[in-house]
Amino acid sequence: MKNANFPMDAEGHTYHVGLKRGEVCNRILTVGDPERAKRLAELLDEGAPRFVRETNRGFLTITGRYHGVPVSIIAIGMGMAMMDFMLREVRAVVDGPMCVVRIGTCGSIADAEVGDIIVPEASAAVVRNFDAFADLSHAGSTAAVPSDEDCYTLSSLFEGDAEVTAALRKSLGSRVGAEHVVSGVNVTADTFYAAQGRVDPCFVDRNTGHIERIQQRYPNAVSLEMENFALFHLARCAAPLPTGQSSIRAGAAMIAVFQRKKNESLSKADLAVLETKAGSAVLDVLASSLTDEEALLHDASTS
Ligand code: R1P
Repeated sequence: MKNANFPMDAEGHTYHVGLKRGEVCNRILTVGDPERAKRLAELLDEGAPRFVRETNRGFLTITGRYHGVPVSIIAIGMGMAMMDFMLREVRAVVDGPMCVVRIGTCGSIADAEVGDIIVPEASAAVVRNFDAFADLSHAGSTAAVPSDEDCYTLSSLFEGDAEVTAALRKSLGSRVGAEHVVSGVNVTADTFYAAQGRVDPCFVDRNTGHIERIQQRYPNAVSLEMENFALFHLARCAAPLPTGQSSIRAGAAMIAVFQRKKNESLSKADLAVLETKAGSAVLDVLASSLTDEEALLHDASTS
């Protein structure tokens, strides 16, 4: 490791995701759960060359082909930091335009039922405001006591790629029925519990009315999860290609495993079936002409 700014080993493998040029391609299906990645890898072409790398930092990459088109499936674990590691380290070793789609799970906070698939057009971030918890007693303090509204920071919206999003909705609709594909705004929280409005008597979280506040700020908010914002945000911030065109197109499909209003959840068996259906639909989009290098370049230049 020579470069402390962007560490790589002597062969050019990135520090955490463990990939060097040629081991990962520019069409990426990313998931949280490594078992989901392995299940989706069963959809890849049998007999085609396959590369597999699992790292001690919790990343699993499977590169193969889908209908002859090179695709990488990457499991990243949970949280925005893991999405950041994956996107930056993959971007460093892949040339040209990339298309990255996440298949995740989420909680529905609006009308989507468990088992519906949410394809968000945009994502916001909700992050705990640590300073608001600095002095919990406020005894003897002359500073104003933070209100519950001050305890979480709600970002502006970052959009996914409109064409990829439209293609995902169509492709998913053909697999699970258009009535089970839901549009709207996704909200990415920095934690599963407090920042998603779950009440935990063991900690001070100041999150009563949290989901209502989220819905007030984003009237189209439909889901809560933990990674999608990092994908949409970093895709927007990715350095342009030498041609000046945008270099990462991003989209997401999230299976609702919790219905927060009804307090319902999806069974693991039903989730596994939906993961495979969603996987086929997303791989169809990733392998379509929409993601051909020339199409990516052309579309980016006209968007
Ligand atoms: C929490 O249980 C995890 O599930 C959701 C959340 O975003 C978080 O990562 O997504 P995945 O199923 O893709 O991990």
